[in-house]
Amino acid sequence: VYRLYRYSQSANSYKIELLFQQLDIALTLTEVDITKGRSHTASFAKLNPFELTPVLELEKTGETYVESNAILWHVARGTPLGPRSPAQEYETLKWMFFEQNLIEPNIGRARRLLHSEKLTPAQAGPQLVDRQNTAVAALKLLDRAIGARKFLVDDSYGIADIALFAYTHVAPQAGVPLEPYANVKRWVANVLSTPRFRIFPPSTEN
Ligand SMILES: N[C@@H](CCC(=O)N[C@@H](CS)C(=O)NCC(=O)O)C(=O)O
Repeated sequence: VYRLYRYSQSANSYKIELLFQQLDIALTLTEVDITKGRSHTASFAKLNPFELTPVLELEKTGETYVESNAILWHVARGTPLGPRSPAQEYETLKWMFFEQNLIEPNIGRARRLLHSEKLTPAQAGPQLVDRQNTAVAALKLLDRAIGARKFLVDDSYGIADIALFAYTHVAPQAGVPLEPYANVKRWVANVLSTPRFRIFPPSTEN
């Protein structure tokens, strides 16, 4: 019923795969090799005018959903992993905007240079250092904001955790160790032990 156009190395795509896995909903995967520019074709632009992965497609109607956190929100609605009150909706959106603003662009970009494009730090140059420095600043804020929480919203695991976890837990692949952030590390361990959790990068295409 659902098809995900994803890039397998993308933690934005992983968010959606993890949600479907944990909700036990079947998902068909179509790989889009963004390193070869495959999201910038006329046919892909019909799926997502922003020319980015991930895209979730409802196969029956051909409707598409884009922006990873908006997809999480849409799919999790009414499930145990979605917010259950206006207060929880606000809290969930707060964490998701923080993720898109400070975590994803910095860890994501630095990780892409080192991990996906396999550049050395010298080849990646000042843009890498810039992103790493901003990622470190964001992780300090995140560590303080998480504090003693078990999970981000009312200590109950949900899509805010999935959104933040995706890029945060791969910070070391961006050359940003998580050791200094004890609260982040404890929360990462909590996410790892949730039911039906699946590690990144997940399974093969089908
Ligand atoms: N805010 C978007 C970001 C999506 C995004 O940046 N996708 C990257 C992969 S992580 C992509 O498809 N890039 C295409 C390209 O670089 O050509 C989301 O959360 O879905």
